[in-house]
Amino acid sequence: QLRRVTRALLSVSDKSGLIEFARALADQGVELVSTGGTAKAIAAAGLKVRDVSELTGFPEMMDGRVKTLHPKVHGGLLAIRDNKEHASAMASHGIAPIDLLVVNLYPFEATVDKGAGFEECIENIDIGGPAMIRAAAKNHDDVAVVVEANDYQAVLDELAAHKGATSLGLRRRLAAKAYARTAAYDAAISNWFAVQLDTKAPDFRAFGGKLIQSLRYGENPHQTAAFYATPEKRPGVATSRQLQGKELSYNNINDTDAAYECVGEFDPQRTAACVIVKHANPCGVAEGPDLATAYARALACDSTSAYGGIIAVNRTLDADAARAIIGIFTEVIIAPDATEEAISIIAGRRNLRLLLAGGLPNARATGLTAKTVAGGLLVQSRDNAVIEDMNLKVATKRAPTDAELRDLKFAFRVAKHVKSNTIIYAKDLATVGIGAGQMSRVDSARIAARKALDAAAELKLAEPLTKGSVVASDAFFPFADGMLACIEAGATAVIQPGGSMRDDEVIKAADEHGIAMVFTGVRHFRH
Ligand code: 93A
Repeated sequence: QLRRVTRALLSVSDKSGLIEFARALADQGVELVSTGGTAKAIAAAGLKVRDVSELTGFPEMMDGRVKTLHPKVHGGLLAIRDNKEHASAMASHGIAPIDLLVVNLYPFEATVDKGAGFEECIENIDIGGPAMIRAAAKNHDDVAVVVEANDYQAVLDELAAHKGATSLGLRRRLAAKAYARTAAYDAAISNWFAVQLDTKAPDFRAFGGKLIQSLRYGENPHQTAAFYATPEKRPGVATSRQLQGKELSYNNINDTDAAYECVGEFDPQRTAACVIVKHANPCGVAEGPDLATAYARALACDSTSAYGGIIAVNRTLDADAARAIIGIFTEVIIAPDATEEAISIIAGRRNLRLLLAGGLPNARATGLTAKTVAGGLLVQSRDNAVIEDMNLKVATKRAPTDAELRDLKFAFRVAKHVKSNTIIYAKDLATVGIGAGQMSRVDSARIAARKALDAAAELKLAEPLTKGSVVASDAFFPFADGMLACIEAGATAVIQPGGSMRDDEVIKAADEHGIAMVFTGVRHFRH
């Protein structure tokens, strides 16, 4: 799958590195063809170069708007070399193959950046360049395409290594890069237009997003918003089907996502599980033998917050669970699927939205998450670390009992989906106190314990459920104080990443209280 390069077409606005590259190509015996300015620069360096208008038989015209838009160029780029019909079309129309395309585009972005006016920006929209890039990239089986000077050396290295030929591997990588460039170029044009037209939000379709729906407003009524699907096809709120109820709001979608991603941590083959979310944080998570039980146990954690919440379950929603859920006011239920009976029970609550996602999120799935910052976009791979894959280490003298270890794993699984700083108390595979989003870990520990006290009062229990519970922390305890607050609330075992400068101090305090502590080596920050 090596392809010899006999003819190269070079058409570049940014001419840095051009002469050295052209000379090296000429040394390999490659015939050079170029557009006006590029040809001039190459010829001035004393190299032999043919003008593209000689190839097409047409002069560059209309201020350069039409220079390479011609079948002799596009035929030379697109013809499949070992296809008989393509070969005979080339022969009968005098089309010569072009094996290497070197293009960098009119500097549209730089023109906008320097504050140029409308007409100048429009004139800097390259048409012929992207057309050639896309043609060459499509035909990467036969043609190599270079869209930035950074790749000149890689091409020369291959030509030297393969007697003047390129490999399919390189051509594929270059093709992928080529489409990324034309996509980004069109996105820049689309965004510039949005600004010119004073459109409120840039059209995210320019980034490969597909509009799902325009939303009535954003996080607040004075903000505009829309919901887009990314090319990533993961089961979740974006892929779900809404069976009933009014349109989802921006916050509903955000909360539903938080709930469903969390419940995706629980393998439906192993257990039923339910997550209740308020303001993007779980306020109750529980496993159970069936969904109705899991829901009741999740609700017991913090029934006050659960009012008007979002509920996610990890199995087909059944009638018992549906009946339990309609017991209090709920905004949204999301499930992989639902039975006919469950659907008809939910239908009795016209305002309750029921979403069927057609599958459960895979906690181990790779993918990207993004967050905007002023003038930028922070992108990262999603947190797909799961407790089963972690190398757990007992740090204390006492090791956790089987029941404690089971609950520790459960608690750490939940901690991943709660905003930092996170402290989760759990008992018998249910959360009993959730502390979320505090600037101090000690506060999270205290708030979660306070909430457990409230829940105990609500449930008329003699003592808070944190007594004899286990506790998970999303990040290490920098000092012993946060952990001591958990112990004070009644926790007997702790799971945390470990790795603090003062781990020794924390371990010593745990040992003094007979606490079992496990280190995961993995942190679950979520901001
Ligand atoms: O105006 S264009 O869209 N029309 C064309 O047919 C065309 N072909 C190449 N711009 C076109 N180009 C662009 O010209 C290339 O993408 C490159 O950026 C530039 C190189 O022009 P020159 O060789 O005259 O400096």
